[in-house]
Amino acid sequence: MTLEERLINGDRRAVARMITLVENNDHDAFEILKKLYHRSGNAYVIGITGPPGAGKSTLTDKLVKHIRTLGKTVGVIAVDPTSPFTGGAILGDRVRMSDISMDPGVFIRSMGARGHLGGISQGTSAAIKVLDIYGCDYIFVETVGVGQSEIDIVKNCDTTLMVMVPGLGDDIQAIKAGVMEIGDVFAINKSDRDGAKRTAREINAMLDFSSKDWRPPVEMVIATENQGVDKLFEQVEVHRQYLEETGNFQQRRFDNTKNELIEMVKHKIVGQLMDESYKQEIVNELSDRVAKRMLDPYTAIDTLYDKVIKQES
Ligand SMILES: Nc1nc2c(ncn2[C@@H]2O[C@H](COP(=O)(O)OP(=O)(O)O)[C@@H](O)[C@H]2O)c(=O)[nH]1
Ligand SMILES: [Mg+2]
Repeated sequence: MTLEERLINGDRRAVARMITLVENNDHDAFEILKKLYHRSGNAYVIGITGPPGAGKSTLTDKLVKHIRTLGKTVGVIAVDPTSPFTGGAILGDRVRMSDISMDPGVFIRSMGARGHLGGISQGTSAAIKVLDIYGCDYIFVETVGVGQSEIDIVKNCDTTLMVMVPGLGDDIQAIKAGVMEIGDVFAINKSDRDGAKRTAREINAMLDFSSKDWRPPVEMVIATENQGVDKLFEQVEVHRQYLEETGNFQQRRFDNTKNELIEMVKHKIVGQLMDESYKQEIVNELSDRVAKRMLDPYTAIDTLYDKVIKQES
């Protein structure tokens, strides 16, 4: 059987293979995705983000177990952009998730920052498509919510779960710009610790200022003790219902797709700038002249565009 057939027949090893291939920008893998794309779109994608150590992996593990009791299948993509190694990236997570990784209804995959010209978010969105085509009902994407590329990853999601911990204090102030807005549901994890209620109050106060249609709920949870996890998942489902009933679901998928297409074009153009040595020479030569003030950067860009990009399109 071909890889394509194996994937749609639910062969787990085909999923693993496909994800490795898309991570490596393999041309044939994208040809398969082109053919099978129409089969995707059925999985509900949940992004889990928040600071390192907040308990995202622990919570994901518990959420996955809960969803399994509902008879649904789950894919998990754990993204660690700080690690150069795929697979080894989140070894700790793997160990912690060992229970669920033995479950045939669960597929877990770690992704590192290795290799992508297109950036980690493109590799991740391709991996989401693979899991979607494979037939997962839910897909979790766990990522450390600190940088822009992680925010981009979250733009692939239907619901974004923001995991906070008690006593963030000033950190909340630092995080809130840009990052708070992407949370659809908030979890105050480690609510067994002091200050959980206060953190919940602070986050609620902040969310009260938002003018968005959807007011994100804030749930206190203790992932390690599986407390509040079912309730948290209910809130994800409430958000899903809200999206579906208001027409925002299609809108969000449209927005996500548009964002993805624009990002892909950007990466394609950057790729075109670098894919052959003569082009790199042009880039180097122009950079040199601009740095030495022999040329202005605006003219350089026009030249670059005409010489390298335009002739290929
Ligand atoms: N006290 C307490 N510790 C927790 C809780 N949830 C997770 N942890 C611990 O916090 C640490 C980091 O958890 P992890 O899931 O790896 O965080 P991640 O980096 O956000 O994925 C681990 O030692 C967990 O056992 C919780 O609800 N309460
Ligand atoms: Mg983790």
